[in-house]
Amino acid sequence: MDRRHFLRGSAATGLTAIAVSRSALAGLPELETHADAATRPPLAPSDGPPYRPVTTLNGWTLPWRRNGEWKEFHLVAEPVVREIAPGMKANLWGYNGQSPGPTLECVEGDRVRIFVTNRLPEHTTIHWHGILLQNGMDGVGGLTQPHIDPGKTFVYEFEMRKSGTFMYHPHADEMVQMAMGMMGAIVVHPRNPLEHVVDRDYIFLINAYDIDPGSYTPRVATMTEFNLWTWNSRAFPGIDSLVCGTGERLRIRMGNLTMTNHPIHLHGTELFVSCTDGGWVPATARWPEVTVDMPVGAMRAVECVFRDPGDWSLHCHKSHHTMGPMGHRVPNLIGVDHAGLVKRIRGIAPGYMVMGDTGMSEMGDMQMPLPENTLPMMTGEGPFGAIEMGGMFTTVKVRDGLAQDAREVAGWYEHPEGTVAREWTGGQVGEVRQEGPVADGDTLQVRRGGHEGH
Ligand SMILES: [Cu+2]
Repeated sequence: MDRRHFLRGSAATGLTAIAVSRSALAGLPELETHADAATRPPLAPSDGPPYRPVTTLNGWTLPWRRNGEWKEFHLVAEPVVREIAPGMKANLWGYNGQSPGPTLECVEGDRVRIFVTNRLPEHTTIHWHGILLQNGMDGVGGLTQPHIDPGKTFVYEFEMRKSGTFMYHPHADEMVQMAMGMMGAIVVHPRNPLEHVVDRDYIFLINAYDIDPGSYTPRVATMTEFNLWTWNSRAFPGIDSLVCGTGERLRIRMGNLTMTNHPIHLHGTELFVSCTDGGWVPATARWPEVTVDMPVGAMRAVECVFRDPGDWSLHCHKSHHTMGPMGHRVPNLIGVDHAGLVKRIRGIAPGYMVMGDTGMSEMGDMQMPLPENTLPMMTGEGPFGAIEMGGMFTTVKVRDGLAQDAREVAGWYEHPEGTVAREWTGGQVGEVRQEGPVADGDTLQVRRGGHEGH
């Protein structure tokens, strides 16, 4: 690649991939990339010890090439376009066509050789988070290796000394590169296929972006005020459901690469943390929970068994993380009576709308015009009406007699008769108290919008 070509590629936006010459890629494992956010079928091992492969939520596992005693992988760091949910796409940086990059999967004791090609407009590295390896393979730019310049390919070689749940991400211009979506998961299966066996195994990374309504590229200097709360760079209703049979053992592996903790809450059963990025938790040291706190820069694998079929919620318990982009300085108008006021305000501020005087659920089904490429704050339609969610929310679809190879469950759970909460029609339940509005129009302060600081 000549210098002029390089400069052209990196100019302006930083969203154009750097060209890497064909001869520079000769001899590397065939490059696999995907351009969409589909959940691809788990990838069964083609040789070596057997294992039950993981399913990457809205993602995929990278195939490897056998070369003597090595398993060879090829990751390409590059600008990508990721659909966050239907109706919104983001210009991100990732690996092999998507953000996050593909999951790397192998077996304890495997010797892996990972080629990393840089098609970004700036240098990068990859750090193998949680993996025990020689210091020079740790991927910290400047400290343990020179940076990988645009157009260059580096090779990492190490042995997977222990099984577990790990991840990879850059250790170069980290704030920018992780805010742009550069990350991926690593699963190392036990060499003994009878250890830590589950029926279904899922993995995803928790990430967050700050993308102004109407725009496509994340703000990379944001520290805490993100507005898109995502799993594998997807927001509800773009996050696929997990599926599981009643009585089966389900494992969900999660990693948190955002700048805050996420209490991940599962409905319908209790769960146990069985593995962290430090290794497996001894069975005697596990305790039941229904919410597992995901610290920043950490991974947790949880295991559970559902006794009851249904569509069970799985979500972050920070309620603003189950929402789409919103203003944070919205005043609380619950209980305020706007009668007569709206018409007068519209005289000076055409288009003024009253929202939130009875709560915010009305936003779940409001047909409000949104800026282009912007997700609503709350959305989703369930069998009983608006689900009023966004961000970090999906469902685990648990069914009786689910086939072992079933990867999707169509439709909503059909509840047996008499098992759904219903309106009471059996007569008066006692006195109902009602109070009037708490403020009057004279003292009311009205603000239009309140949408700064998205
Ligand atoms: Cu959260």
